[in-house]
Amino acid sequence: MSDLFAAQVHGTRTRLGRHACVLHGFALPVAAELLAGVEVVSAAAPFRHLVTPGGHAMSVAMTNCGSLGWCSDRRGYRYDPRDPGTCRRWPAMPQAFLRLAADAADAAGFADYRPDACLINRYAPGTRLTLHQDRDESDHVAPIVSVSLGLPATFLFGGFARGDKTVRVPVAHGDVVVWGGVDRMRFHGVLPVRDGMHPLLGAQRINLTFRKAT
Ligand code: MD3
Ligand code: FE
Repeated sequence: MSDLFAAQVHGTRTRLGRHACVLHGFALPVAAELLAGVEVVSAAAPFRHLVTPGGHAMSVAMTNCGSLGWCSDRRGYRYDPRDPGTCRRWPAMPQAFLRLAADAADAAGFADYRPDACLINRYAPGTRLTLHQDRDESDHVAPIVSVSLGLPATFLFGGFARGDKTVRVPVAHGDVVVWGGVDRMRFHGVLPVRDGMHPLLGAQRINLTFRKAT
């Protein structure tokens, strides 16, 4: 992305719903700090391909930070204070993560956002996330903040039933999506990530997903 284009997209937003928007380039000024945070977290809690209740390894590699982390295994989905891979507590959320999440939520109209969980998803080219709802949290209104880093992707933004029409939302390095309130339980997914080379991250996409799990 050229600096001129970066300057143009920073500060603009796309409204997706009454309580959902894309803040284009919002995380660009702190992208290097966030990536340093991902390095610290994944050194203590390595990325893993979790197994679904159906027994398939997920193609997205995951780790977490914060007091709770999202986990999947043969028994189901849940939030766990410990990393099942290491049996240790998840690493603390880096300050840069907490600040960015709160600032983005604030910019989208959600004051005093303090997430207790941050799921970190890593996509290799070809990896996708099928249409789903985030329903393992106790509060189905509090916003979720998603930060895209590395290779670009296309989000699918759907309705409240799996079969509802979806719209495609392109997201680039540094984009932040915030959705809460009436839009919180929409179905969503990520189309297969296209092959490419990102100057900071190489051939991968990283997504930070902040939630209030409890
Ligand atoms: C929700 N991860 O981990 S949220 C997840 O890119 C997850 O890895 C996405 O969904 C990822 O559960 C980031 C993408 C998203 C986009 C639009 C939505 C979620 C949405 C619209 C409404 C509700
Ligand atoms: Fe999701």
